[in-house]
Amino acid sequence: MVDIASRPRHIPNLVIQGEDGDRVLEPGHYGNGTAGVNTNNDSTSHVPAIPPHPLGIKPLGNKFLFACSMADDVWKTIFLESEMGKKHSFGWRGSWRATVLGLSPEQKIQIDCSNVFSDMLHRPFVCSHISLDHYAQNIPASNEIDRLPDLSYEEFAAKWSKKPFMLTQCIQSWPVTRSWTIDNLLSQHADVVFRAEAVDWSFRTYCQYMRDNQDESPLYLFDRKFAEKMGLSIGKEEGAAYWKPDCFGPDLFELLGSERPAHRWLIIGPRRSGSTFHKDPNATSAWNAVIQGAKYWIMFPPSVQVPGVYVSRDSSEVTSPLSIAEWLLEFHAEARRLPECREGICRAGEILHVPSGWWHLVVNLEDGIALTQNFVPEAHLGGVLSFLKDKPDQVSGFKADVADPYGLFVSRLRDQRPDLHEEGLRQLAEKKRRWDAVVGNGDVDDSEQPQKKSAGFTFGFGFGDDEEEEEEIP
Ligand SMILES: O=C(O)CCC(=O)C(=O)O
Ligand SMILES: [Fe+2]
Repeated sequence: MVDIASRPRHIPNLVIQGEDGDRVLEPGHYGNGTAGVNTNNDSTSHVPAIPPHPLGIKPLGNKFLFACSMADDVWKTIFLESEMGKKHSFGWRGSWRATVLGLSPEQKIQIDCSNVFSDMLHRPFVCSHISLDHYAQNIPASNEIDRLPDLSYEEFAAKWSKKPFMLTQCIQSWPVTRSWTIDNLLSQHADVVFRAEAVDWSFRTYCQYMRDNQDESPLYLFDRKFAEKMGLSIGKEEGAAYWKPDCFGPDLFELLGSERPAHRWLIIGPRRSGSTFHKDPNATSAWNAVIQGAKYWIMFPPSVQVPGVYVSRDSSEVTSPLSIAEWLLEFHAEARRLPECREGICRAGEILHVPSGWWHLVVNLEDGIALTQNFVPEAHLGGVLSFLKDKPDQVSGFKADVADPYGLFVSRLRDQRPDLHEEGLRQLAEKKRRWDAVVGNGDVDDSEQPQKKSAGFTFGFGFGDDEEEEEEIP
């Protein structure tokens, strides 16, 4: 910012030759039409005179720099690096610039920049204003994520553990389904400080931001310590706010007790917020329950190359250098045509299953609240063991003092579930055997297997999980 603002002072006058004498464009007026063009014969100028452009084109100047200096993303960075960026509570003023400068709504600069042409500056504006609802409409029937009233664990284990689905009658008995709205949470927890990506803000401040921002990718409240912060109990005990649905069965990471990685989050965000394409961490599965609002989901099985999502050769990095809006704008139509594509809208009171390794992008169609939990069902035990064993550098969410997550998990299985210990190692050996059969030797080279590292999570999957499930997809 400071550089941009001070730069014109160091730019020499630009002298353009003319029949009636040279015209000097002062740097403070470049790009300002004819205003600021002086007639001048001063040969002491720093740059040699150049002829006028045959099309009469003038160089860009302060208007472009001015327009750049108004880009709110620049002010977001300034905010985050400022003293204010460390505060939990402050007055949000509708934009990062207004907040940093303490501007009131009347203090608007009126400078006509209609002669500035810039995709760099216009594109974020497009992305923060196009309707995203449109992408959630007209879902092809064959892409629709299955919707069921509820499931038993037996049905889940037999048929559904490797497929996405939504349950419409599963979380109605949760107290939070009836009692939580953003307004209610605000009246009860205004001073609770939640994590929203790079910031820790009081819920009061976050709500001000959520209700009045123009960000292309609005900050998303994603807090894993919400239960402690809000004084909630979770589980089937008296007074609990909610509990995990029975249908997903035993969660094998519960064997890790207090050493299990972060696994549940409160998610709150405005319309247009959401999650860019990723896989969930440590090859876990997840459920995501909408308490208020509605979420559009677009999902792909583990081995699909998702348009616009680039996986590094060693599979440790995923690049999708796009906001949700930009991905939808550029790639949604192509992605929707892939036969493996699954889409759906999960509404308040419904819950969605994300199978291990599935790619997903999620966008909030309304301001909303959700609860999510990651888990390890028996069907994905081999995938999780393989991830922990073969990709230790990509394992995430464990406390720093857990030096060997794979060893820890195997020993807990051996001690507490010897039947599953045997079954897990069998699944692991089977994966290796299948991989060896594909690559034609004993060397396991999983360099083509995608992983995801994003927003603090590392995502990945074990080879082979998806083979049967892809055959099952109609
Ligand atoms: O609600 C969302 O934005 C989706 C979050 C997500 O990806 C997850 O819970 O795994
Ligand atoms: Fe996820």
